[in-house]
Formats: sequence, C-alpha cells, structure tokens
Amino acid sequence: MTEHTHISGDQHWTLPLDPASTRVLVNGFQSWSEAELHPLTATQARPTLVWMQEHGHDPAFLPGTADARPGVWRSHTLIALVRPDGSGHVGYSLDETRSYAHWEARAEAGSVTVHLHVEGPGTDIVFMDTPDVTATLETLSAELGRRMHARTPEALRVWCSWYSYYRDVTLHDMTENARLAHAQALPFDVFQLDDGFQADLGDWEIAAPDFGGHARDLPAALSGYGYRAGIWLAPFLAGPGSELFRQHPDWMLKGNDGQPLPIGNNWGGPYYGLDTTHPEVLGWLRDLARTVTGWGYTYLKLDFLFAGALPGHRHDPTRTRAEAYRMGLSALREGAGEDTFLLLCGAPLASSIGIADAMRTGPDVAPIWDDESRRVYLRDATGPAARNAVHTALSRWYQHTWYQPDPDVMIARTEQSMLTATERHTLAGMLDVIGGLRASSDPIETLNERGLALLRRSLQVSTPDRPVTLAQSLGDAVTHFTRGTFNLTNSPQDGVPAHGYREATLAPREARQ
Ligand code: 9PG
Repeated sequence: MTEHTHISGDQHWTLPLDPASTRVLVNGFQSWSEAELHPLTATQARPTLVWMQEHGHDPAFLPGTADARPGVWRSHTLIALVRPDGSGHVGYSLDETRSYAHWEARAEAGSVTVHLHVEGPGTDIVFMDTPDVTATLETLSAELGRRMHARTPEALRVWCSWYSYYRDVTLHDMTENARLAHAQALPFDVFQLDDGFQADLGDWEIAAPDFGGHARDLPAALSGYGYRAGIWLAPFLAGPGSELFRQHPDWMLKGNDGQPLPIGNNWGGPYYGLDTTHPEVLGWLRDLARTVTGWGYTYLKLDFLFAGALPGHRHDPTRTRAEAYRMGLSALREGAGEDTFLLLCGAPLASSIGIADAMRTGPDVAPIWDDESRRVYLRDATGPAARNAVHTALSRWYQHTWYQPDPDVMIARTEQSMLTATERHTLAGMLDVIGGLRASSDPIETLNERGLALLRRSLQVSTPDRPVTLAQSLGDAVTHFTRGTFNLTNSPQDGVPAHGYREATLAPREARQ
C-alpha cells in the first residue's frame, strides 16, 4: 500500500515547516514511557534519576537531551509533525521484529529536521507528507499490525488485585472479592492475582509466607463463580536473594565487567534481568508459562518485560535487543499455548505485536490525580498517577490495531482514593474513548450503589474513538475526540473543568461516524 523505503543506519530529512506553529506527537518506548503531543519548541522531559530512566524509558535512546534543550523531541517506532490545519509529516517503521526505529525532530531556524536511526538490520520505513496526520497514523498503524500479524482478541473485563491490595494481597482477598462480585452479578471475565503471592522475583512456585495459601489453588475457587483465573508474573526478573539468582547467576544479563547487571530498583532493593538469548533461560521460561497454565490460569499479566530488551552483554551477542526480547516472549507464548490470553506490561510496544493479546499503553493509574514531585521536579511522568495514565493512553489511541490496548483500571470507589467525582468521570471517559480492556481493583465491599453503577458503566466494552484534531489540545496530550474533550490542565478551559471530560453534545450516532 504505502510508499516505503528500506532504510538501514541513519537518515535525515529537512522539512519546510515553521517550528513555532508545529506540534509534535511522540511515542515512548514501553508501556509506561510517555506518549504526548506538544508544541515543537517546548522541552521534552528526561528523568533525572538513572533508575527512572531504566525503569520507564529506553536507556539507549532517552527522551529529550541531557541539558534540557528546547525543541528536541525523541520518539520510538513513529513520529508525527502537525501543522495548524492538521496536515504534516509522519515517519513510521513498518517492522519492529528485529530493529528499533529511533526518531528525533529538531526545531531549527525556519525549518525542522528529522533524524532517524535504525538500530538493527535495515527495515521498511515510511516518511511522508500528508494532508491528514490522524488518518495517516491510523492507516500506517493498521499496516504495521498486519505485517506483524497482530492479535486483537475480544476485550476482557478484569478484576485485578493490585490497585487496592498491592503486595499485601491474600488468597482470601481474591476469593472474597470474587464471591461478592458474583453476588452482585458484576460482569467480569477474569479475576487476576497481581504481585505479592510469590516468595521472590523468580521464585514463582514458592508462596509468600503472608499470602495465606498457594496461587495454584485459586483457579478452582474462581471457576465456582464462573470467572477465569489470571496471574501476574515478572518472568524476566530475578531478585538478588531468589533461588533463581543463587542457582543460575550465569543466566543473567551482564555488564561490561562480566557480572550480572543490576537493572532497576523497585522491591526495596535492586533486581536483575534474565538473558533471553540463553537456551536454558528459554527452556525455563517455557516451563514457567506451562506450569502456571497447568495450575488453571488462562490469563497471564506479564510485567517488567523491558528487562528483556535492555542494553547489556548476552549469551548470543549476534542478537539485536528486539530479537532477544522476542525470543523470551516467544518462549512464554509457546509454554502458555495459543489459547492463553497474554497481557503485557512494562513492555516494549511495537516489538510485542503478534505475540501480545493485550498491552498496557500507559503508566499505572493511582487513586490520586497527579504525582507532582516526581513529574515536575524529577521530570518523570511514568510513575503511578491518574493524570499520567490518561495523558499517555490517549496519546496512543491508534494502537488498537497492534493489540487490545489496556489503559489500566477504573477507580470507582470513594474510600481510599483522593480522586474527585470529576476525575473519576475522566477515567471512565478515557476507557470509553480507547475501547480496550476494562479493569478494576476496587474491593467490592467498599462500593455503594453509586460506586457499583459507575463500575458497571466502566465495564461496558466500546469501540475505539478517533481524535477530531491534533492541532489543539487541553494539556500536552491528544485530548479532543469525537465523543468528548479532555482537559488535563489544572484550570478550567473552554467550558471543561480542570482534570475533566466533557462529552460531545452531538447525538452519539452522529458523533461516532
Ligand atoms: C506490581 C505492579 C502492577 C502494575 C504494574 C507495575 O514507576 N514505578 O515506580 C512503578 C512501580 C510499579 C509499577 C509501575 C511503575 O507497577 O504496572 O500494574 O502489576 O507492577 O508490582
């Protein structure tokens, strides 16, 4: 269909665009990395702390510049430059199975330059001028999905333990919520156990002492209520005190010194990553996925997957980062089987197409709108906060042709939440516009009539909406959709309250055409 060129190494274009009136749409590397829409002359934030760079971004191609230079915007897989009339330029990589496309746009005096670096073997790239950036992005997204054999199963409705029980979840919390949800006839498909059941990262088959049971006993209890069982794993990670790490230090991704490389800090200390080019690691991953599906789980949330694509020394040095990542992912898919639903999280986005059923397309929702200290002072908007989740998931609206998007949970409860009614309405509006998975972590017993009604509404699966413009926004994200307008700023704008969502006044049928 579209004109493309095979490009390897580096390429650049100089465009006759006025930087002052151009906006740029960027896409971060993995689930939690920012996607946003900004004036080109603004400054792209680069987190100040190294662990935030590793945890939320691609350390080999960080956003912005080290000296916070304005007018430099970096993006993964695709980039778009938008004129005030909605026309502009789109760059797009049509295959990320082995290569990564790193895009950088720069505002110059009276023009804009775009630089592309292809990491890995040469690949098919589109770079085009278009009268309609939105439509072109959607067409190219569908093309990438087709070429990489995207899986887009039905969207599921999931109850997940994370956003209320966090690591303190017990087997009883799971079965009790399933019992209450069933009693209220809440339309969930899956009950998913999140982080907290396991003894350590890597020791997935050993129960945590406080879990009050073993994860293998949950599926039978859930099936009594008619719910499928889901479970969280961070299959590419190993805790420093785990049996996995003690027995197989040679399976880890290594640094220049030949020693296992600490790749992040989240569970009260550092953690390590598996080398997914190592044949024994691939066998272990296959067995792990086979084991948990053997326990009766038909839905796996596979998290912190960026660990498989980090720079480092691997057993097979001929593999690119994208290939190494996909080898690990393919081993999990093989072990889990074709019929198991795989939701990926903290995962490189485009290089997961064809293996992922669903993908987290933003940072974690949290029962608080903004985490200003981390976002503003540490320049990191990948941390848990409702604002961050809405901002990034909306700016990835076109990714529904890559997998089922998962913009994360609704929070309908009023207990243990600082979200206002306006902010809850915005979360529900975002889920409706994105049209992917639906999820909730609300303890069912905390929901009153209004909470239950809001939860039911937010579990209604919808089709993805489209932006009406990329030339305007209320906040630095894609905010104007046919079904309504989001205001992600901290003050009322155009009749939309701060942090709010205003549904379009057109008849729904008309609006959706
Ligand atoms: C379990 C959680 C949940 C959640 C995942 C992931 O930037 N951060 O500090 C950060 C912390 C946790 C995190 C994401 C980012 O959460 O997205 O749904 O499964 O792990 O530990």
